[in-house]
Amino acid sequence: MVLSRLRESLTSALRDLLKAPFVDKRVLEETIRSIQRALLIADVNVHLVLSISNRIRERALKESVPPGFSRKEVVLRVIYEELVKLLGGEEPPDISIPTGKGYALMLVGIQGSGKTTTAAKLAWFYKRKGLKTALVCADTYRPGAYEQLAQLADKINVPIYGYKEAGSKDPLKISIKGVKFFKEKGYDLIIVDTAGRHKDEKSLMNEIMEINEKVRPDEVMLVIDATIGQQAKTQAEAFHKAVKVGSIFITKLDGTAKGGGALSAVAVTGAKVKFIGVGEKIEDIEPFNPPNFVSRLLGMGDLKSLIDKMKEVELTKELGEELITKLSSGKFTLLDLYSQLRAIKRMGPLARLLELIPGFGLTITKDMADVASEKLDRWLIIMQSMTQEELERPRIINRSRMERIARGSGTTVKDVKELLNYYNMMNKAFRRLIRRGRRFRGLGVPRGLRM
Ligand SMILES: Nc1nc2c(ncn2[C@@H]2O[C@H](COP(=O)(O)OP(=O)(O)OP(=O)(O)O)[C@@H](O)[C@H]2O)c(=O)[nH]1
Ligand SMILES: [Mg+2]
Repeated sequence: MVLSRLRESLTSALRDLLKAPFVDKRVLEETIRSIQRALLIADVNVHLVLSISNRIRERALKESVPPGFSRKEVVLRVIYEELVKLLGGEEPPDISIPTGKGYALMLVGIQGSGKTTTAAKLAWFYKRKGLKTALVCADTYRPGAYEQLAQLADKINVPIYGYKEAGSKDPLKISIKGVKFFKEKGYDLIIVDTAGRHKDEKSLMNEIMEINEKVRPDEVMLVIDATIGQQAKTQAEAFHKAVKVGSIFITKLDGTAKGGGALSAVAVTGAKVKFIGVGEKIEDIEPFNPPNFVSRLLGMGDLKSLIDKMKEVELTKELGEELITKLSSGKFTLLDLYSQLRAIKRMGPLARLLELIPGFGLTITKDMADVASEKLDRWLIIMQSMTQEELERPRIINRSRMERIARGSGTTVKDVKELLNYYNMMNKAFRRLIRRGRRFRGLGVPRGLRM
């Protein structure tokens, strides 16, 4: 496994946290110290380590514990979220490539960073996704560069264009002609492998800038060797100054303990890490997805589902509170019932929703809140047959209106009555609650209810 050392120390830090009977300041500090140690060993920059420690410290004991969860789980969530942030954020990068456009992807990077290997990996990866991919070898400095790429290309059965095809040793000419050649042939993705070896860094940058200007690739991908750890930042910035780096490929994450340093260092430059290289073979390529990566690092595959559940409960609670605020204005119409029923359909029983709000669950009995799902569907259809006025002022719904609504919704007057009874019952319960609002003062009931 990639970054096994970091993984071991992080999972052991979490194991200790989970073993503690409860989380207090002392336990939290111990956990933070273990995480710091783990990150520093992985060559994460010391400033980054300090700021992630501070954020964990600030959030872990302060953030509210959603109903049904424990403080420990909140701490886990905070650690997970902060690590995800450190390694690039919640949003996984978009690795899709449009087809039929001759998308030109230029790889840049210093000598030996893994460009040529990466070119073949990418060609293989996208070919497997059904794209027509091709390779251009713009490296005429390194002896055998063409042969190296040609050999890899042959393995995956992807065409290559280089000095032989171009009849020239000029990298710029080869790039221009190669991209044009494959574009005309209808290739979807054309990967340009550039040189890393040069007499000095300046001439390397100049060449990249020139190719970039004349070829105008759709994307420049910077290839960085993970073994340089946090030095990756300086490198990323230097390349970014020369050409606009659109994405990053971090190689050799399999063979280094410093990968955490490389990943976190480039995350701060703003360019997204799209892939990681996890071995020398062509198939050793993985799209980079910070949330999944961190879940694996923490050795907890189910962590993400725990956090999703927590988020859902929070959202439900918010919705419930919104409802109460609305009720406190004294009006609960059929329209409100409609949106409530839709929310229930999405999120489960109203009883659960209301339980989450202190003092509220008591008001409504379980029977009132548990509405069978078919009934819910029928009621939603019935309400769709009502006029706006009827929804806002249910009182006006008399017998003849009921008949019309039943006809319009393909139901019976009995069904319509049942819905109206339910509405009346809920309305009464809510009114009772509002009258009692005073009693809930200080229990976290929204301000509107505290009379
Ligand atoms: N373990 C491991 N080795 C890799 C990975 N990617 C590349 N390598 C190795 O790194 C070495 C250099 O790779 P190249 O692809 O030749 O690097 P390059 O950037 O094209 O080098 P130049 O063309 O000389 O600038 C080779 O031995 C590769 O096998 C990886 O993800 N993991
Ligand atoms: Mg190369």
